[in-house]
Amino acid sequence: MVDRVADVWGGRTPHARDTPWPVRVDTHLDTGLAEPDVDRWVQSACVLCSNGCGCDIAVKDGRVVGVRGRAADVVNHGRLGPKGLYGSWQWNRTDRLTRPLVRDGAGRLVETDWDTAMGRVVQRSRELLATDAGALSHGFYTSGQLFLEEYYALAVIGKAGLGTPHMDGNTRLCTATAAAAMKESFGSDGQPGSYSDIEAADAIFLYGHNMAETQTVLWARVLDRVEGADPPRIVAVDPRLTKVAEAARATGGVHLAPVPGTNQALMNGLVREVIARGWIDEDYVRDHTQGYDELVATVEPYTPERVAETCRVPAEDVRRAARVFGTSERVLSTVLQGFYQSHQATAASCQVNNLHLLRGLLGRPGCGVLQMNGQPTAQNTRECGADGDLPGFRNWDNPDHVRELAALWNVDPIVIPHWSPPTHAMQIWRYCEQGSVRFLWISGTNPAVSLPELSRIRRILAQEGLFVVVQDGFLTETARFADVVLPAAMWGEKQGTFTNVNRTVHLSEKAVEPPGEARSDLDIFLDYARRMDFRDRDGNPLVTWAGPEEVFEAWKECTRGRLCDYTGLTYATLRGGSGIPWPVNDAAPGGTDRLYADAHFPTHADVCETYGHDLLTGGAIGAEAYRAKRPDGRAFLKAAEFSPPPEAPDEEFPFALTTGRTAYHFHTRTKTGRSRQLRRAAPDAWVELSAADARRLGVAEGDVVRVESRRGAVLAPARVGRGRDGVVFVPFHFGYFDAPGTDGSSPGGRPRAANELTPTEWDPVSKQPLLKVAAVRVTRVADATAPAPAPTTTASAPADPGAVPATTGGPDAEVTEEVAPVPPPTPPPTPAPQPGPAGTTSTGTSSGG
Ligand SMILES: Nc1nc2c(c(=O)[nH]1)N[C@H]1C(S)=C(S)[C@@H](COP(=O)(O)OP(=O)(O)OC[C@H]3O[C@@H](n4cnc5c(=O)[nH]c(N)nc54)[C@H](O)[C@@H]3O)O[C@H]1N2
Ligand SMILES: Nc1nc2c(c(=O)[nH]1)N[C@H]1C(S)=C(S)[C@@H](COP(=O)(O)OP(=O)(O)OC[C@H]3O[C@@H](n4cnc5c(=O)[nH]c(N)nc54)[C@H](O)[C@@H]3O)O[C@H]1N2
Ligand code: SF4
Ligand SMILES: [Mo]
Repeated sequence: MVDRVADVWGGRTPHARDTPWPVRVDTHLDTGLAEPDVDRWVQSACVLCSNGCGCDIAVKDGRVVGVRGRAADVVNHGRLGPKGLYGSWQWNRTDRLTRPLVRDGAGRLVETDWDTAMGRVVQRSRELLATDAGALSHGFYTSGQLFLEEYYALAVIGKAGLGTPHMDGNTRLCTATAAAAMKESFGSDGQPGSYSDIEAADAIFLYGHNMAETQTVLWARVLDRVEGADPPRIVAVDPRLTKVAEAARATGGVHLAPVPGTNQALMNGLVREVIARGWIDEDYVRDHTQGYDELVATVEPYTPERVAETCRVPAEDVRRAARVFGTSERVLSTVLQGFYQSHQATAASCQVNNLHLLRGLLGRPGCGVLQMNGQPTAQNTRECGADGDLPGFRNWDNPDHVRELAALWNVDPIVIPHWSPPTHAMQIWRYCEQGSVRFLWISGTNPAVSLPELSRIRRILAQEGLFVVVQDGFLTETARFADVVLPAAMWGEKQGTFTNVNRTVHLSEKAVEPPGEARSDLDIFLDYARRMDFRDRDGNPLVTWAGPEEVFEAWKECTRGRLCDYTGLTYATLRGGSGIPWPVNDAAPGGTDRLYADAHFPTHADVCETYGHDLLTGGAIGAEAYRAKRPDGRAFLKAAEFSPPPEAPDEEFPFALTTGRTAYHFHTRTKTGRSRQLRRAAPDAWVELSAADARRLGVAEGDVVRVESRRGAVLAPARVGRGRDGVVFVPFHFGYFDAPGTDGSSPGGRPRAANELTPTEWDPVSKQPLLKVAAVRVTRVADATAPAPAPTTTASAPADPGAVPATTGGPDAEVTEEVAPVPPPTPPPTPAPQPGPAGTTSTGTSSGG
């Protein structure tokens, strides 16, 4: 029995390089229950992060009472993390929305029936379609947390039914840069690497990725290598002293702590050093890439000394990190929000791809890039086109791709919006602000806490002329602004599939009935389509699907021949064993562990998902110019100079603000805030200051400070922490509601949402907002009454370890960890490189063509 609040990663199962990661099955059941009490175990995977750990849901008397990791799953080999164990199910029996809500005559939200609620949605929709604006009056802002089938249905409704380009997900805030970086470098979205690379790597680089807290099970996998024979060296690029950074120090790697907003300078320095030392694979660069000369010229000025000055890191550490990259036989890199939510997000993330391309470190065991996802189903938002992209990684700018979809859906190609790029979320919100989008349907996201510059978002949501539909399981901060609230069934209450960050597809079965009249997102979208009576070009109903499996079968056809090929999967093959990574097709019936073993990339102009952009300005490259370059299977080495962040610290706002996560909460806490164990572990917001900054400001542990930016303020107790000087960190989990679900503001009405502070700015290529870079000032406003409510087990640990009682879970946090003697699951094979003429499909699984 282990308290997995106190011990986030659980017991070690160390093993040597190139040996399988052992199985350890983690189980947590409600207090007082044991395995024999469980009526049924229902197969699923966890939806509290992109890791997608395979799990079984414990059901007793028609209610969820716990979870257990699936030993057979390639993703987690039985393990679960704290969010999965305590946070994935306790919300299921709390203050859920059980009936639709609409505004009454006095403007109050009141319960109603589905007919009335959907009637209002459809009436407003029809009214606006009849205006000159037509479908351009409609915007959809969805999620990275619904199921594949739900996104595909939504995408078809938006693109072929309504014909609006204004559809995006909160994935814009999350993994838009992952997609953009892979598109720019490799021609298409699609994760090159695999989790199994951890077993083989000699060095693991984590760029702006606090894996220890945000994919805790993946980090346990890394720790099991670190504590085994032939451990990999870790390199952490993060301004804070995270557990990842501690591991970097402990393994003889490097912790680079750049000032927020300087990633691109650092990356140019690393690229330069790797080239200057001659650590490159010249054959690979010549045969499989384009853009080398421009890259060399661009990075030339970024000497370690210049990087040291810009990023405020020691020049010697830049050299050491480059040496680890350049001289390790096998390197795995992961990239996440410290890079993605910054002003040169795509540029910096492409430099990670460049390092791998320069050394030819792709497509072989231990040599992966993981451009990470965050949300559990963000991959599907992107694949299905619910983020505005065309489904199946198709290129909106390629008329043939549009025609393929039109044929599939039996509509006129003109109906499918493709006259300009899909509207990104930040622009959709701008259109709402300006009044051209007047119907906004929000599903599975809580923008009143998660978008930047919240005072502006509240103003937009409250606008008279904007009709807001919110589809959620709870009455969130956002739902309070809605004209219509639709109660959604959530995980465990509906069936569907989703795909994790290393392309592994899981089926999640329905374990229990949703509460009251709540319905699945799929049912709601299909109901809307029926009521709107969308038709195909022959006058038949556009969507006829009755349930998720029918949608999945239709989706398979949409992916045929594309990189994300699902054609070899069925619900039946996803039952019983492990999740399966795509592509799954005739050439790879058991799935594909990693891509690009043949170094043939989906960059051919007929195949690629984008013609690309200038990384510095975001300027789009046209079809003609792209074809003229004849990439034809070669990857792009894309370059960009460093440019300073739009808002850097100055005299008035002297600190760099950055924001992020703790291990114990998921986003705006609608789920984890309803878990006893997780709420106790991190009950309220805090502000992290470095010890030296705290001293200068006269701030002691727990003193209340005000953090102010040009846009707003946050008041919270200070954690005198271990971050670098000049940087303030605020977790973004805490919105206005104290106890989620209660009516009222945060304690004492004080503002505590990090996004009160953040700016309305975005990366020019991925359009991902800058949630990690702003300038703030800090003032002490009151004496401490207690230590800051920040966990001690993770990056938010106090500088003085004795100053604060340790975070523990207590008796109801007990978890069974069983190290199983069963053989660990084996990943599917990586297709062997096959000789093929340049520009043609050589394996059928890596070209996407
Ligand atoms: N516990 C938990 N896990 C989660 C989630 C959650 O809410 N809670 N959410 C999931 C989702 S959707 C996502 S997107 C992922 C996010 O996962 P991560 O990206 O790992 O999480 P963050 O805390 O947002 O940011 C990571 C790190 O970036 C660092 N950073 C900040 N600014 C900079 C910078 O300028 N440069 C560099 N190099 N680093 C910087 C921060 O110090 C932080 O440690 O987590 C997923 N997993
Ligand atoms: N300052 C700052 N801001 C950030 C970030 C940061 O690092 N710093 N990170 C950004 C990132 S990466 C992300 S991903 C976003 C996350 O931001 P949000 O998406 O706003 O956060 P969540 O709390 O996950 O909101 C998801 C909502 O969906 C609901 N939900 C869950 N399952 C279902 C379902 O099956 N159907 C329906 N209809 N609803 C469901 C939940 O109850 C919840 O209200 O925040 C972003 N904002
Ligand atoms: S690592 Fe992610 S997917 Fe796995 S149990 Fe934790 S929250 Fe769930
Ligand atoms: Mo995310």
